[in-house]
Amino acid sequence: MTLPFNKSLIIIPTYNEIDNIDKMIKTVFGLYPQIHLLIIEDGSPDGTAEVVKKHMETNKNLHIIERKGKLGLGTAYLTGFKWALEREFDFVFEMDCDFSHDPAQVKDLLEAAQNAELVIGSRYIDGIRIINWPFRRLLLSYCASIYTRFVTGIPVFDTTGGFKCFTRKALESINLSNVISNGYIFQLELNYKVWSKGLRVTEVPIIFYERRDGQSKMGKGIIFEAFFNVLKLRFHKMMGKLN
Ligand SMILES: Nc1nc2c(ncn2[C@@H]2O[C@H](COP(=O)(O)OP(=O)(O)O)[C@@H](O)[C@H]2O)c(=O)[nH]1
Ligand SMILES: [Mg+2]
Repeated sequence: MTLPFNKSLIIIPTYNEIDNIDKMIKTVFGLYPQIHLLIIEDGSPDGTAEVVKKHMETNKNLHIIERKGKLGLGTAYLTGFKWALEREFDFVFEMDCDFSHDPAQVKDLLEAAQNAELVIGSRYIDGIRIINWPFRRLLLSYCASIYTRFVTGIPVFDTTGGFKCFTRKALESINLSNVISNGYIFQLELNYKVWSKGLRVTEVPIIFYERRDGQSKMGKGIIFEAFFNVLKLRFHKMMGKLN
């Protein structure tokens, strides 16, 4: 099957990814020369933006949006989604810069997106595939996925995964100005909203590798955000106000 790579945009938010960014750009365009890549850069002190700009001199499919400080993953993606919708993209990917998500699997998600509006790269269907996470973290993530599935009823196993492909239709179904979450639960919020509109949400098995280089940027507060926002979103839906 020929896949529409030229209509696809990968969004990667970055904060201090100097150890990964050069290799990531080369890997993405090595695999998919026609794809577009948008980096949402939050003023990393380590010079991540300079590496991106260097590549941009010779690559017209590479783009950057620079923000003034570390404003969080959720708002980074929302900025990227708005940018994508203003342009001709039909498929919009979320992916991390730390190689936790294997760029070689972009094609698997894109293939599945030909028959669904939202595709989630799933660590938790057909077994559990996470390499190099401490047991604590795996337990937390797995319990979070059970909890969110229980509260919302969404038929998705990996509710907080961040390797995804949205079709234009899925993004247009969400009111991007009304998204309330910014941490891990941002992912569930979007899944829940797309699914609640009656659109098709599907999971594709992926392998998740813990980062080898650089450090995690996610703080502890987002666990509380996750717990309460799931209940809040369920309540919004009950009141007919989930949009
Ligand atoms: N622009 C931006 N990117 C971020 C921010 N926080 C994390 N990231 C990026 O989001 C991706 C996932 O973050 P990471 O630290 O690996 O989280 P973890 O995998 O949950 O430990 C990476 O590409 C980070 O560079 C942020 O506040 N702003
Ligand atoms: Mg990571």
